[in-house]
Amino acid sequence: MREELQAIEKEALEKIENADQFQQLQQVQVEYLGKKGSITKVLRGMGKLAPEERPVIGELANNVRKTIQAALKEKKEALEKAELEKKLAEETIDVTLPGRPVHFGGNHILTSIIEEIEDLFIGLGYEVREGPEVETDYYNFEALNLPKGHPAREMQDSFYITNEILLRTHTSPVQARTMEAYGGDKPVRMICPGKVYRRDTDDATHSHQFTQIEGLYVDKNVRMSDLKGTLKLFAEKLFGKDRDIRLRPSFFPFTEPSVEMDISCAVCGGDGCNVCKHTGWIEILGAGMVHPRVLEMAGYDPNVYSGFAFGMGPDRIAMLKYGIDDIRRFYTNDIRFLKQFHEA
Ligand code: 2U9
Repeated sequence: MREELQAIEKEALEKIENADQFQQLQQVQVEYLGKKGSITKVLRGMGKLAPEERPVIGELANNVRKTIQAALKEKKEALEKAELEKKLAEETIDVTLPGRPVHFGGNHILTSIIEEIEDLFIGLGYEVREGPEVETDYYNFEALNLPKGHPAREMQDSFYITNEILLRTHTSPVQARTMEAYGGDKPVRMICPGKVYRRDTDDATHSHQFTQIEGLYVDKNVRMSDLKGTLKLFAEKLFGKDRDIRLRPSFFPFTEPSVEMDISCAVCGGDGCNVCKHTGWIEILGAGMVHPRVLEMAGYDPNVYSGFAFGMGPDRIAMLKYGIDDIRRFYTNDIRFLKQFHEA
């Protein structure tokens, strides 16, 4: 019996040593230490032993049992430790790896240009105002000295909704509405950006929808020199200090006198290139002194008040500044085009 118990111990310890699964340890537990295990089976023969041998074999059997239990516990702990280490190794996070890039949106290039222009004029004490894109014939034309039948209206072929309602062709109606709201006895300093609509053919330089910014300054004793100084400041802010400007006589029904402002070409510095069509100058905007009829219709006495106004197309400015070849790119929402202008 002694030899059997020693053989059991040796065999059990070998199995435990070679085990690499918890299930195998469970197997040894049942096979050797269980109620029907090997040790129990051997001890069934205790009755055949001489009385003085029984306690000795009983103690030996207990020691074998303890040895196997200790070995099982140790191996189980070793397997648990190995499993934990394997899990930790698999789940190790390299904190030095770069994060997943977070894709941010950004302003539309026209929004950026509009905000840049707004910043300049807000700094000069102007307010930014917006107004309805669906306008009445009166505010879009009549109030701007463009009565029904006036040939200039054809220049701005429009999208009429009814005989009296149309999509605005410029942001000027917002200016007329504001002067009217100011009641004819307060100065006006305003900038109004927004979408405008014309029935132009859709081509690289015309889009039925485009964007405009207009400015209006009405007060007492406003002169052409105030207009020129303001436009010079604008040109420098947007196109750089070393830009020259020139004002050419022009005509708009809502301003008299009217001018068009050119800036010296930033690409060739005025020597002539294909950007400035070899003139050295690039037309940027139109402007003029507010026509007395327009002041009057808006409730301002032209003998007391005078003012200047200007209008420009941020689309055109963006195309000049960034060499964009087709105005429709601003409105077709191709993110590959638009994201080039997102601030980094
Ligand atoms: C009021 C009085 C006067 C706004 C003006 C222009 C000259 C002008 C064009 C430039 C390019 C429109 O985007 S564009 O096609 N605009 O040249 N606009 S003066 O004059 C006003 C506006 C409102 C009450």
